[in-house]
Amino acid sequence: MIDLYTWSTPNGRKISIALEEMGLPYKVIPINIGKDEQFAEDFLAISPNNKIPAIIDQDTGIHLFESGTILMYLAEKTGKFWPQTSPEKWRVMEWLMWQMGGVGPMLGQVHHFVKYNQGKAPYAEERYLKEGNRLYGVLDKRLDKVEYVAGDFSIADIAIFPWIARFEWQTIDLNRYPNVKRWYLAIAARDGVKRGYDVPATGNAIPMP
Ligand SMILES: N[C@@H](CCC(=O)N[C@@H](CS)C(=O)NCC(=O)O)C(=O)O
Repeated sequence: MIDLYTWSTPNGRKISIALEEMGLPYKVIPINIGKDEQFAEDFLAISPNNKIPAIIDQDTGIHLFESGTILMYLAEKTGKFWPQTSPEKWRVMEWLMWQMGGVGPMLGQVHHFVKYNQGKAPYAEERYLKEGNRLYGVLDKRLDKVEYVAGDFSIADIAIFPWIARFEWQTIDLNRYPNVKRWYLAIAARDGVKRGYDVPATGNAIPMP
C-alpha cells in the first residue's frame, strides 16, 4: 500500500495516474495547498520542500518527494513503464528530465502569469508563453517520429501529460500541434489515466481539445 500525499494539480496527477496505470493499491491523503497544508510539520517531515506530491510506501517504509523520483521508484517497484535496458532506459530518462526541468517549471510560470495574474506583468506573460509554445513545438516534433515520447508508453509520458492537460489555462490551441493532440487523445483514452486524473476526487474530467 502506498500513501499518496497529493492535490489536484499536474504534479500530483502524475503520481495518481502512475499508480492507477501500474495497478498499485494506494491511499490518498489530500494536502490542500490553497490552505497551506503543505507547511504542516508532519507533511514537511516527508516533503521538506513543502510541495506535493509525496509518498510513503508502507511495504518498505521509504518516503519520497519530487514527482520524477517517485515515478522512477514506482516504475522500478512494478517493472512497468520504464525499460531497464540501454538505450531505452535513457531515452525515458531524457524525456522525463525534459519534463522536470522544462515543461513543469515553464508552464507553471504560464499558469502563474497568464491564468492567475493576467495584465500584471506583460513581459513575463510574453516570455513564458513564448517558452511554453517552444516546448509544445519540441514535443510536437518528437511525436512526429514516435508514438510516445520514448517509444512505448512510459513514465515520461505520464509526467508530461497532466501539464498538457492544462492547455486551456495556457491559452494553447492544440490544433497547432497535431502530433501532441494525437498523443494527448491516446493517453486521455486510457482507463488508468482517467481514474488517476481525478485524484483527490472532485469530479474533474480530462479537458478535451
Ligand atoms: N519539482 C516538484 C514540484 C512540485 C510542485 O511544484 N508542487 C506544487 C503543486 S503542483 C506545490 O505543492 N505547491 C505548493 C507550494 O509551493 O507551496 C515535483 O515535481 O514534485
